[in-house]
Amino acid sequence: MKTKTPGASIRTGTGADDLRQAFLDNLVCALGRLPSHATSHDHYLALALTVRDHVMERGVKSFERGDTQQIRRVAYLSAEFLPGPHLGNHLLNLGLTGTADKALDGLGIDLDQVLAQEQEPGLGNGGLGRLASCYLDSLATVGVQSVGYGIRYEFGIFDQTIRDGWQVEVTDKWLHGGNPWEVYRPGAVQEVKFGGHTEVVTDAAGRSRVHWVPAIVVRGEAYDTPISGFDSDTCALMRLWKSEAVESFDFEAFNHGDYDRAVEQKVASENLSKVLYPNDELHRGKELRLKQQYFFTSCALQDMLRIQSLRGSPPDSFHRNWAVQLNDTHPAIAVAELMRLLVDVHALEWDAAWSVTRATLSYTNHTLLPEALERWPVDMLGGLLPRHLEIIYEINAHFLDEVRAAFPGDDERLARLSLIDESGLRYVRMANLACVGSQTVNGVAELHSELLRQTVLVDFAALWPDKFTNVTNGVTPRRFVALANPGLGKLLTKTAGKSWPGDLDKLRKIEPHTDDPRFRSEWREVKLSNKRQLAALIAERTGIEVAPESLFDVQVKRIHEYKRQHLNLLHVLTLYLRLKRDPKADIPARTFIFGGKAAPGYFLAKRIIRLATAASDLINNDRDVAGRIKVVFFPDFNVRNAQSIYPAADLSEQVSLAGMEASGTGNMKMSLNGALTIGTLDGANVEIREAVGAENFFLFGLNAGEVVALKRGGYRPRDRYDSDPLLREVIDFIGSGALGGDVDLFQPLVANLLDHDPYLLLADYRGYLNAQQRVSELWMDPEAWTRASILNTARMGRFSSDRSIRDYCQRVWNVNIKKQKK
Ligand code: Z16
Repeated sequence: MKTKTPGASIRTGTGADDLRQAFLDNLVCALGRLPSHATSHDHYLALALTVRDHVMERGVKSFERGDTQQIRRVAYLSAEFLPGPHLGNHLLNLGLTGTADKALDGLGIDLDQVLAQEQEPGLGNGGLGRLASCYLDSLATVGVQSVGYGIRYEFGIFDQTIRDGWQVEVTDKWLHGGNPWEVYRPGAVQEVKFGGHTEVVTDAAGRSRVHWVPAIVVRGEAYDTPISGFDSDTCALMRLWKSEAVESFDFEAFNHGDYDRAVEQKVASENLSKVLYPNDELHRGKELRLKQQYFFTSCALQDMLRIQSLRGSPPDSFHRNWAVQLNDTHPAIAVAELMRLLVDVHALEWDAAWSVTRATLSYTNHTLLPEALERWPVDMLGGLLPRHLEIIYEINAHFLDEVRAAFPGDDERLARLSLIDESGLRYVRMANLACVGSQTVNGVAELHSELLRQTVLVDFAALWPDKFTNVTNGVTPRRFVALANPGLGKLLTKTAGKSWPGDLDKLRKIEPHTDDPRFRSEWREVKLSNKRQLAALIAERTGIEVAPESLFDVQVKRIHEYKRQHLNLLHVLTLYLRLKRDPKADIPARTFIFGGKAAPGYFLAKRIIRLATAASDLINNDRDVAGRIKVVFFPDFNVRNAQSIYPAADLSEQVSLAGMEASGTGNMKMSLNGALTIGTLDGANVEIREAVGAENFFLFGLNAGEVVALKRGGYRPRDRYDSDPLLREVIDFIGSGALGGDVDLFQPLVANLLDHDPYLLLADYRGYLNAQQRVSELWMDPEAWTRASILNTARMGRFSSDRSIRDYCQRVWNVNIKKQKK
């Protein structure tokens, strides 16, 4: 018998003819479609299967290498991933875009139309989930062995539609057309227990062990999605868990005639991975959420132990095989679960297990917002995970002994550090658990890491200063430049060579061209063409016509008071009122573009969307300001839409109150695409400004220290309103009913600002207006603006997620990078 060796497979030839043949084979053999009857969606599935073969082949080989060389793998535990559409990204990474285009062209099929068919997996809320996906992309690119573990939500983040100016949530159906990227792994199934009680038993060796007798057992099924790297022979694996009923359990109830209970049990089990919670920075304490967290964390750790034992490696060297990163506290129960698995299941002594646990886990914090910090009522956690509560108590007892030794007699410190909040109803503090159980704790930007050490985790920093470090976030330049902005990509390649997507510091090479008028005009041409494309998309999605030559002023991100989309709107409406008063005012034409989802239960965030749509309706239909300003609320901001919006931005709005945005990553994506930033000294803005140069960044607002001082001194927003006529005019305007709708539609927003203003909009209003004035002035000097735009891109190399991953490898994971890019 003659067979091709893997790697020389007929399915993975790289010529246009090979690709076309494989595509047709998949259409007919895998999908059962006649080419003459196939739809665009069939074409998409067939091409996806074709490309998946190429990715799988690399993935299998890189995993095999990891096993034979016993390499320490990175496990990135995250309740959220936001990969975006896969197909175009894989083609880019494999260097097959042109070939695929040619292969399909030969059949009269348009690649772009095929790419448009893919439903993106919206398995995350925003920055945290997208960061996880950028990191898998970079892990694969720099050649680190990795698995991203998470939940295969059947329903991801809702689709946002706008009806009568309000956000209306529509159920996400990402799996409805079938998902060609995932592979079900029957061999990796896990069981996860819930409830019941614990017993002390004596094992065969005469040793006392705790045995957990659960009330319920749920099955975790693994679905693998390979994540390719750019120009790399390594693949990352995204392994997502789907919950299913354990069959035997169904039958037991069924056989006893308790059919209803049997079905109930099945439904409850399947519900675990049904739906993503749509709150980005709000802990609501729902039991189902805790179940989800434990479910995927337990599946992940059991899976790692299984792989470990397949390698023939004993459980006490778990930390040598795995570096486990906790993406926020969502998987923090891992601390107790790994202890349980090592002590109860694998019979390690407590101290040995604790050393292994602490050498394995590391924790990334993503927010300082107190309402986002997770804590679970002791009764809820103990009811669901009785053994884990015992383990948490024991960890706490050891830990508090250590604290007493370091700080004798300091009971208040003890109470603050304790894993249990006992100030009222008792809670388990997940951030404390994560800190105690981790090797390293990091924030996501310099300022954020510093504030972490000074505020939320100050007592931990005093106890273990060396545990703390910073890893500034990064973004993948493959998806967010090469794929999203091919025009810019071409110009960068022509000017800086072709290696920039895998070595972003190469962008520096364009800096000498800043003063070349020809280069500047090419640069402007690229941006204008991106703006034309976005204008067409805006017209299609909203019916609004915008001028591509106007300044595109963009704020796209989750809607949140601390992000201050309403400060942006105060500026929009101030400009509008000024134009009404003074039609000849020398204000350059601007298009304000907003986008972002509000958590369905977040009342004020939904009012902020309503304010944006009201401003849009009023301004776009007022002939007095025609050709001057326009306002767009772009519905359903997601990864795909982001890829159309970022490349068209002239101005990036990063206006959060200083000290509130942990990092931000949209700020990086826009600056990398040549937008100038108007922003506060918050999150990664601080580092972006340092990198691109203060003269190429519009800074305004209080800094984090001034925010604390102002609040402490008794901030009175109404005084600002009383003393500033412009501010008074715009607030009164919003409250007057002139924006249409019910007269008191915006009363809650106005009252919130005048009486509380927790995010100090009124304090930063003047500074913001002044910075916007500087924006307008620079915009009127196109050569100077272009120069600043080029310098933004040229100097953003450090914000590649490849750099972040290298930092993690050095400072956190202690993993060697196989492939050093030249
Ligand atoms: C999230 O997206 C973030 C923090 C958080 O606690 C929960 C969610 Cl869903 C964001 C931060 O707000 C943002 O500043 C940061 O850039 C991002 O996480 C990634 O670190």
